[in-house]
Amino acid sequence: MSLFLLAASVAAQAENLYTATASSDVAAAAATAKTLYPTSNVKGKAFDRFAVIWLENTDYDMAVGDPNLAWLAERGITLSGYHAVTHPSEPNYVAAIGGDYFGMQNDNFNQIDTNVSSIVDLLEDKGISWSEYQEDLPYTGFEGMAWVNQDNGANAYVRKHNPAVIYDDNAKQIDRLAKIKNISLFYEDLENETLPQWMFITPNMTSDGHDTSVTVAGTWTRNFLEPLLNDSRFMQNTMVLITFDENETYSIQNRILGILIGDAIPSDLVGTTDDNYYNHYSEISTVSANWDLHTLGRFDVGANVFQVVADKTSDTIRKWAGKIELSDMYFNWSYAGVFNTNGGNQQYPAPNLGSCGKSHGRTILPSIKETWANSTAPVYYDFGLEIPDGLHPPVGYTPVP
Ligand SMILES: *[C@@H]1O[C@H](CO)[C@@H](O)[C@H](O)[C@H]1NC(C)=O
Ligand SMILES: *[C@@H]1O[C@H](CO)[C@@H](O)[C@H](O)[C@H]1NC(C)=O
Ligand SMILES: *[C@@H]1O[C@H](CO)[C@@H](O)[C@H](O)[C@H]1NC(C)=O
Ligand SMILES: *[C@@H]1O[C@H](CO)[C@@H](O)[C@H](O)[C@H]1NC(C)=O
Ligand SMILES: *[C@@H]1O[C@H](CO)[C@@H](O)[C@H](O)[C@H]1NC(C)=O
Ligand SMILES: *[C@@H]1O[C@H](CO)[C@@H](O)[C@H](O)[C@H]1NC(C)=O
Ligand SMILES: *[C@@H]1O[C@H](CO)[C@@H](O)[C@H](O)[C@H]1NC(C)=O
Ligand SMILES: CC(=O)N[C@H]1CO[C@H](CO)[C@@H](O)[C@@H]1O
Repeated sequence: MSLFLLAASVAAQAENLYTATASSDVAAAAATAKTLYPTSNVKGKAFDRFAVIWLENTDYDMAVGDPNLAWLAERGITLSGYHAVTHPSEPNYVAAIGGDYFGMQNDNFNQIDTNVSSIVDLLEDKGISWSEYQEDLPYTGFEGMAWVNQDNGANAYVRKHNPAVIYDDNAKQIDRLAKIKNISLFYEDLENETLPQWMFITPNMTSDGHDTSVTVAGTWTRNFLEPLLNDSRFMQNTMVLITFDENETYSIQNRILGILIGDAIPSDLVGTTDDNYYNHYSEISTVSANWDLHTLGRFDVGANVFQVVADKTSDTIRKWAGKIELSDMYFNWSYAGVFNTNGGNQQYPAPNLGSCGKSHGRTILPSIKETWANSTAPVYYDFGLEIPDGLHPPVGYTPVP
């Protein structure tokens, strides 16, 4: 995006607090931005802390062959059936916390309406503390499109890799912005023993492999995690998920590597592979199952819970059994929706307010039910494991090429 377009799109969002990207504005906001250090201690069935680290754009085979990621995988569980939900980056991040990507097929300055909830609402409802740690975020709660390295102009922080800020339900609440922090505050929280129970960690555009390679991403991840593996301030029945936003090659199936590691992994599962079908919605369903959270009523409801967690909850792992074989699903193209800039149906689908007792007893978050109670919007979530893609869109959401 050109600087002119960037300035224009930022101006159009003037009602959001912290979107200005000029260095003087950033310095001024940084001086006053609020930061919170939430903690809690809600026991989970399989873990008491969950940390997710997202790396970028790497095909499964490349990732699994990286020596540092392989080193981490040996100490955890390899998820070999993990799939992204579409291309490019942003809709995958959006999906991982909100249960859908609402047709998004771009990396734009998107803002999801306040009446759409994310995992943040589910966590807060049960008193589970959370924070995001974004490497090189210029200050807590920054909402701008990007922040470059001030010495060399290289891409550092980008909004498209910061899922919480894309949901206005978070971005319009100062006490939620106050939990979207620079990764330097991860180390402060570690020192002070003020880490939250749910954390989403995004390395910068160098560290996550986006502008570099899986070698850099693997090195960064091992350097970050190796000291933490023996650190009792971090490892407190902790489960870490290392994954990627999407597979690099658009013409092949969008399969990515997932690794689960941490002291919450039972020792007999260390070094094993779990080949069940998972996708980014499993990141929500697994956390919901662990702490008995409510659901979002979207694709989170049907998503498989990671086996290691499902073993301790009442969740049943299902096999992909749709009319379309899993191997014929590429997940490489978005269906239509509000954020699809090619056109097509621009209506938000409503969450499914019905009972989802088929595979587990969790129910939709009451505030979501209330908000959408009278909605006449289409509902395309059937609580099955199978999810659509652009080639197999939900009814009424056929994409425009
Ligand atoms: C953000 O973190 C980076 C390291 O990731 C650090 O170099 C930088 O000084 C931090 N910036 C602020 C404003 O804390
Ligand atoms: C990203 O962070 C790493 C440290 O993890 C740092 O060495 C690098 O300079 C940062 N990249 C940019 C573009 O600022
Ligand atoms: C964390 O510890 C440092 C150093 O002891 C201190 O300066 C800082 O205020 C503490 N932060 C919080 C949130 O307590
Ligand atoms: C960390 O823990 C592992 C496994 O428990 C052990 O093999 C290793 O020696 C420990 N490393 C350090 C630096 O204590
Ligand atoms: C998705 O993959 C299929 C199968 O390789 C290919 O025919 C199609 O062109 C791809 N779509 C996009 C948008 O890359
Ligand atoms: C839905 O309809 C009921 C009954 O008419 C009304 O009491 C309620 O306020 C409506 N809810 C919303 C969110 O509009
Ligand atoms: C949610 O917000 C969107 C955008 O403002 C609106 O079109 C839709 O009707 C709202 N839905 C409900 C149920 O409030
Ligand atoms: C190049 C590469 O490794 N791509 C992988 C992306 O995912 C597909 C489907 O699982 C793999 O077959 C490819 O090897």
